[in-house]
Amino acid sequence: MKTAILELLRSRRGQYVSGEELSASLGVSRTAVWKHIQSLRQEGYLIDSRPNLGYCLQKVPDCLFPAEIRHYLNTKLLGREMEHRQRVRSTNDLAKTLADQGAGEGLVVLAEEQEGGRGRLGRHWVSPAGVGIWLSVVLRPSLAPVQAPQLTLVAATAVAGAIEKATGLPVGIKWPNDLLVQGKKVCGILTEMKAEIDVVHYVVLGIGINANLNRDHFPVELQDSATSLKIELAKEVSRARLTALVLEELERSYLLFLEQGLLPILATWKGYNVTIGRMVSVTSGHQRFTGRAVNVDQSGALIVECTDGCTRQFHAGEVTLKQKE
Ligand code: BTX
Repeated sequence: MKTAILELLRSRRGQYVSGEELSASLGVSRTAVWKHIQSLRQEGYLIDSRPNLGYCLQKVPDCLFPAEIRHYLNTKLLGREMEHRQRVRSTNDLAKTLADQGAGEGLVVLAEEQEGGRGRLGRHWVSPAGVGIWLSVVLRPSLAPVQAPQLTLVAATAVAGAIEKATGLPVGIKWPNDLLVQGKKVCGILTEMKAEIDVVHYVVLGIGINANLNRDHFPVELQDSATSLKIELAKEVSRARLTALVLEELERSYLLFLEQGLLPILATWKGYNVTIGRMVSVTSGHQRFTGRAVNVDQSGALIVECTDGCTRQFHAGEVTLKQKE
């Protein structure tokens, strides 16, 4: 009901809609309308009310409320269901719990703040309140577990496209999961799955985008390696609109991947690539290799011609880009 009231006010934004009209068209009492308006105000919606005129929506909060995202969203699968929380430990953790309880493909978990946001290998992901896009998507693809890491490339390509469309900023992808603007990390992707030897039960794609963070939201040790869209653009972005765009691009790339495999995605990925052609060091397990990244193959693996003369294929690992020669 609250969403219906919001939609009606939104469709007449800037105009007053009487309590009588709201109650008649939605089939609830005027007292109920008033209670929902109060609740919307508590959530940050600026709604003016005038005797004899009614209610007027004047400002919507910058938040990740499903109603705000749906307003822009044009998807069939992703975001059919959304769970929004003010604060969670990690959206990936909540998404996994919900997936274990049977959540369907396309569920999106969103949070304003993560207290225990995670990167790979349990590393901390800085996720302050009200300024980032911290979300996780539950997918249930028919894939062999070895193929699941390819979804990181699918997601990275989609998010890079969404950020470029929304902001015009040039985005680079550092294999496998970092999105960079001006060489600094603006987004990270954490792909986790529940699987048996030959079957994937579900994949949770966790996406963290530094949308409106200021420099001092980052700890000092990250201030030279991390950035946000707001820092790069010198203005804020609409988190709800960008989230909708991310989900749209992700749905498009995901469905293409399921239908045609990684190849068409790789073609786009390579357009964003900042890894191939560079001298890199790759940490994989407890080993570290140095060499020139020469390709990402059809399976999504990074191919490196190492300085010891061997060419190696990495399916996972941490890449550090060396200074350009
Ligand atoms: P990663 O392991 O590649 O990167 C983690 C590293 O990135 C950290 O060790 C730190 O150096 C740096 N870092 C931490 N926070 C930030 C930040 N906000 N911006 C830039 N650099 C940072 C990357 O892992 C994957 C991150 C996924 C985050 C999403 S948010 C929604 C979902 N829930 C969750 O817990 N994780 C994912």
